[in-house]
Amino acid sequence: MEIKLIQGDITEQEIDVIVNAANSSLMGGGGVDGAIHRRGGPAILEDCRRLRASHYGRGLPTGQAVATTAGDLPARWVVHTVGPVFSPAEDRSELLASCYRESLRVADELGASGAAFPAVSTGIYGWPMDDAARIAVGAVRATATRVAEVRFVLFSAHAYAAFERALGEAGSP
Ligand code: AR6
Repeated sequence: MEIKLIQGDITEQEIDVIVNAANSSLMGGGGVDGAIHRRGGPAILEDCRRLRASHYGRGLPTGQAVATTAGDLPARWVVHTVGPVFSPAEDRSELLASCYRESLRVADELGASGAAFPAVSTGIYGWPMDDAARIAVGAVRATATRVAEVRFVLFSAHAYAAFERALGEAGSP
């Protein structure tokens, strides 16, 4: 698997799967979730509503992932995952790693050749960037998948630098 870093807007990525840092309601929100629904149009929310009704009446649990159409985005699917809210009192890193593993599992099931990830949980959910980057890179590297390209799409130079450091620390595949 090839891991690429991009500084930019994930909604502009041409790739099979765009991963969304959603919340368990799947009904949209701020941050990257808001941007994906805005750019992707109402078809994404329609799919999310159907999923709520059919499978996730209580919401999508933290650490899990589910796919919808990508609507008007230049992708084939959006995979929605729910990151944990950062807690200084409790180690929730396993849940954050699970977001990456489960999103890749869903992408694999779809037959996706590439998946673009934002830095899940590092915005509204408050996860410190360097730690989140290490968890993200570690989880992706440890996942067996046919997805050939994983692209981390980082909004800020600060986030990009953190992922660059994490990739360096993780060494070669
Ligand atoms: N492209 C790439 N990265 C982005 C973009 C974008 N267009 N917009 C923001 N980011 P956040 P969370 C970065 O808050 O912390 C929502 O309301 C951002 O700078 O989007 O997992 C959901 O509905 C940050 O580094 O997600 C949930 O309620 C990273 O994406 C809650 O926020 C994630 O920030 C989820 O919080």
